[in-house]
Amino acid sequence: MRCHGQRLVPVLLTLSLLFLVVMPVWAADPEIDRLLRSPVGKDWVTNGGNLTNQRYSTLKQINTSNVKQLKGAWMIRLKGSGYGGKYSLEATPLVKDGVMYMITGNDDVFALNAKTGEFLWEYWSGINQKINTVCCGWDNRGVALGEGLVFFGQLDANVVALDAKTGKLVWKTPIEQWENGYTITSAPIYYDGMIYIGISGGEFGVRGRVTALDAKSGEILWRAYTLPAPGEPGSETWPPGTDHSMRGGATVWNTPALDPDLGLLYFATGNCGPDYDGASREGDNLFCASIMAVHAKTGAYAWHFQQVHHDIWDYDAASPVVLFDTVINGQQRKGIAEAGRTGWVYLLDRTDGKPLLGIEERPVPQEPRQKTAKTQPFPVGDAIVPQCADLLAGYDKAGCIFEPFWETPVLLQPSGIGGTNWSPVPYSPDTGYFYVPGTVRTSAFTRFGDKFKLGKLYVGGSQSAPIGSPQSGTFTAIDSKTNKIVWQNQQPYRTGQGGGAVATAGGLVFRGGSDGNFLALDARTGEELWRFQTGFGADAPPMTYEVDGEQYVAIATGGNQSIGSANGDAVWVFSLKGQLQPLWPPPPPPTVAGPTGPIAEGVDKVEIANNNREYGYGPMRIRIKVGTTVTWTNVGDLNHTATAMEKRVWDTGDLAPGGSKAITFNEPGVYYYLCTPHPWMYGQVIVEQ
Ligand SMILES: [Cu+2]
Repeated sequence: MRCHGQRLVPVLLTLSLLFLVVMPVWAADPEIDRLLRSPVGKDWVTNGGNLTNQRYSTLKQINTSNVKQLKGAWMIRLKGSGYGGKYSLEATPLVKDGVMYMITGNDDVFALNAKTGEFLWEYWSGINQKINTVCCGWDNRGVALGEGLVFFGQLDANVVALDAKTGKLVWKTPIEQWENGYTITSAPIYYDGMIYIGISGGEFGVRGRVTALDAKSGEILWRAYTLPAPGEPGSETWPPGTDHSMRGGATVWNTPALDPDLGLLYFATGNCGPDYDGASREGDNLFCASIMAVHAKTGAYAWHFQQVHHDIWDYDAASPVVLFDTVINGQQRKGIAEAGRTGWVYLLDRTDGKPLLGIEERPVPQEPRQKTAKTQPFPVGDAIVPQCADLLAGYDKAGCIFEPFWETPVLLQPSGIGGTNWSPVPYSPDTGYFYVPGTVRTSAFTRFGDKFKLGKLYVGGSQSAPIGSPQSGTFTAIDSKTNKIVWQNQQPYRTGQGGGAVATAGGLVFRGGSDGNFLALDARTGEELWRFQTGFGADAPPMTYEVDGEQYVAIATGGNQSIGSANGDAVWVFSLKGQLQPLWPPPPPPTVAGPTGPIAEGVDKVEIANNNREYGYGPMRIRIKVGTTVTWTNVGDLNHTATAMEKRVWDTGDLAPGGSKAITFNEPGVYYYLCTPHPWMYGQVIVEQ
């Protein structure tokens, strides 16, 4: 060897210096990575603010003492994108270096000057309008930024990257095919050269997963399946010798969180399929309705915690997980939280998935035909909504959470839509509180069974709110140290599928309302300090940012078709120097379940999705004579049904766009009906002698 000791030392020194210098450059986008790891300041570069999904901003120019002066700085309409009956506006705008990036329910993306609202570029997705495997409204919850690109998923199950400067398409990768029941509604996250994104479709017999892609090329790096193949860990919780787990749902509707120190990626999973029929899937059905951790670089399983065993209520985990650090019994702990549809917030240790404060397995009522789980997890602390339903006229049975059902309808609270649905939950390190939106609603659950057909609805039953039953909401501060309610604001409208919020170092929580109002609350007391009417359903999560020394608060207001709030295509931005006044209030969302409006006399034709109201019947209520044949025609873009409520004594079956079905009414009576895939669509037929 000619290499002497004396020469080796400088070589090593040079190498190590090189290493130090080169190391940060190895990260594909060190600036974004730094912002993603840091408390949120002037930029908001990912859906949940940073990798924790805390939706907490350190900005405090707008605070409890001056928030009353807040007015509109600018408002723009997104050129009609996502403006129509089938859409919901659910995205959080992102802001970096004075540019705002916003996506609509049609997967169209807009770059705006964050100071003025001026359009910088627009990307029109041209997405196939015939996609008929969208479960619950056309929506997109947001984009991600990194390496000079804008990343997002589309309803046709493609992941797309655009040039952040021009909006030009850079790459597009199909994750799956919408024809097979797969869609994407959640926002991805970017970190360290990789994109992580979930997939939706739990109502179509799909296999849930999170997919990691190379940010530069769009190449798929790994898939972390949320349902085990036969023989894999977790497959023992499915019936042996079957492949039921391959279509068991467990989809990922929410944006993952990531802990770079632990190297773990976290997300929550959706319901089991078929949703309301547990007969064919005996066992706990991992990893449905669970919080999961996988290794961020490989997708390998790390741990899981199942919130609901053998779910038959659609009690899935749809709200994004939130990472937080806390002290419990004098010990520093790394926490993770998720607000479930059950009405509870689940608090775990994110290193191992074990409960932080205690979650007790308790025996629950049984229904052998549904193969119900013997016990269910009951977290220590308070639920944010009632968990027992009152008996109503016309029903035989009402129960509390986890009450089973078979083919006779059983009334339950929470309903299968929540509790907390897709809405994100902010966490403030100042107060130690989570701010949790909730829906108060009774559902009648029924099982009827389904045969699996690729790309077709596969739910096996239904849940519908009884006609005339009240529905409302809550907005609650939950103390992370006790999981108990600190304060709670009652809402006149369902809040768990909207009402997303942002918490700030100014001592404020901003949140939207389905009646169009945008509110600022005192983060400690819940006291309302300011409100502003935006003119459209304010159901998307707000965010805050700073440009040229001025703090702004932004929210997209375009309504939510699941709640029935007013549709629109607006982005509102507020500041202390703002000049814009409120708009006229839109029609408020319904506060009782059921069809409303005038009764059409002697009408024997009903259109489904008429007048561009994808989730509606027209006329909604008709009066006919005995012996009349009524024809339902689907004029919308999605498959719908008209199905007699609960007993299903008559049913048009699945009607594709353009499809018709005639039904003759030979018995007098008052018939309520709904659309099986969209049980918030109601109609009424009154049959008289
Ligand atoms: Cu429908």
